[in-house]
Amino acid sequence: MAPQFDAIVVGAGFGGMGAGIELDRLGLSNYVILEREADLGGTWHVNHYPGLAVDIASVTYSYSFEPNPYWTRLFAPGKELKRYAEHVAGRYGLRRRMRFSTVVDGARWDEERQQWTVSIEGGETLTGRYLLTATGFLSQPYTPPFPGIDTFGGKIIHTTAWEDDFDLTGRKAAIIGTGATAVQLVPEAAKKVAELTVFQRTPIWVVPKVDTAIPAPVQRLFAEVPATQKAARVVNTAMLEALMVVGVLHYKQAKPLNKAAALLAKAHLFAQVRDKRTRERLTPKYDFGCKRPTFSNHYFKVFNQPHVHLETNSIERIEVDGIVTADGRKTEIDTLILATGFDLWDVNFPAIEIIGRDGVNLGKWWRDNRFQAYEGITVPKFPNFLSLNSPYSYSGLSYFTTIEGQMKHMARLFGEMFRRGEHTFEVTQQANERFLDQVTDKLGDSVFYGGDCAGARSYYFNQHGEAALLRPNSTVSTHKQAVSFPLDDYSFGAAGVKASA
Ligand code: NA7
Repeated sequence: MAPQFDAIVVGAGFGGMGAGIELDRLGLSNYVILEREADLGGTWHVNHYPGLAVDIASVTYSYSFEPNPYWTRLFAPGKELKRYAEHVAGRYGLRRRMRFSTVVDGARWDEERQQWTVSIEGGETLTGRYLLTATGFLSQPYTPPFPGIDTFGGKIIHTTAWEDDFDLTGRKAAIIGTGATAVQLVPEAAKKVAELTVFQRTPIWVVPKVDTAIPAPVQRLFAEVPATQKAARVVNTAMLEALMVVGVLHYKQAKPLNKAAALLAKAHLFAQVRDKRTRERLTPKYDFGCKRPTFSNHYFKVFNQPHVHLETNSIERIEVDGIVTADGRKTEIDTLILATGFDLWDVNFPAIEIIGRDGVNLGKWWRDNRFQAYEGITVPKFPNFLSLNSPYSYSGLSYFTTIEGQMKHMARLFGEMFRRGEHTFEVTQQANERFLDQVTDKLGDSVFYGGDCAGARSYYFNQHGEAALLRPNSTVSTHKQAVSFPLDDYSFGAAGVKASA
């Protein structure tokens, strides 16, 4: 029995949309994109807290084949990213393939029919020849189990569930968390509230954000002479690449550069915060790059304001009218804002239950063995499956470099499969092991293993202490590999797949 779809894509963010565009290019046009949210855009649909913006310049944080000349700032605000996602969906005919408010429960490989069966909450099942999961990395909001949180009498809001009509004016608020989200939100919240206490467990490295409005004549230039925007993209991407490759991945060889980045952040802090003790408390005790650094010109300054307080004692419990810290003090609040981020390693790899050949459960297999995926995209025993958000898949700093590298991998893989007249592929065990050995070896040079990351509490690390998220090479080499990986790293056709097992 033929499957209903050529392919089933899970997730309508930029990753799933890129996969859809590539499927069309490959002639696999009968696909569906399933999305649990009510609209497309992934993180840029879910997040709309005050101050939301990209922290990778927009010329780079966008598809290279679909530049947007009309970004209003170097670092576009969240709303523009959402509009851009809508534009891309319209332009590439993606919206008609999307099914919203559709929660995927799981997927199972059907060996007999050589296809995937995907079950949806409510009981419906769909079948597809190929399964692509694009469920994001930071997409499962995390609320820490603070004792007493259920008894809190005021307003609780997680940054991923912001209510646009929620007015902070005059409130006595707490923001828990000091990750990238808090760094954007805190200055905006401080403008409105009567009192703001920021609960920090681990300080974050913050470097200046070289942001400015892009004037209309420059936007027109980008629109009329696309090569100019392309050049801007090349320059910006090269700078990010240098930061990542030299400062983070080759920490051992280029320690001074890493230290220079930390020094820049310290100078930024020194220039912005008057009180020495506050500065000390805002200074990270781990190496730059252990955790994703952030960019802001406004965050630190806020702590000079008399109505903004930095709390570094750990949270013991939450009561009806406040937060009690380990030193026994209560901070009275009426509004509790959770900027507590996402659960990455416990629930996101994979985000849905996926059962492959011989009944292998991907989540269990990753946890029983090591987290791994060949080229960050395919896994042995999981035929016709592309896991776009895999361990070691994130390459570079802009997610779009990862997405486009994976689109290239798809083109080469499917191209070869079609050339052979086959419909099934599976990565070989040997290729997967070779890739895992390579990344493990290379990561030895990175700040994650060579530096001091002990106190970072970084989501780059999993529960086994492995930094298994970022791919340890330049995006240039990731893209090169995507168009040149050995074709016999895969088995093709049902018989070939079985034989290589
Ligand atoms: P992050 O970067 O995961 O930050 C979450 C923050 O919440 C971080 O400061 C955590 O402190 C804090 N947190 C989490 N649990 C607790 C508890 N139990 N007590 C106190 N504080 C806690 O998420 P963001 O949303 O800020 O940013 C996500 C990404 O979005 C970002 O990296 C960019 O790529 C864009 P911790 O550091 O763990 O001590």
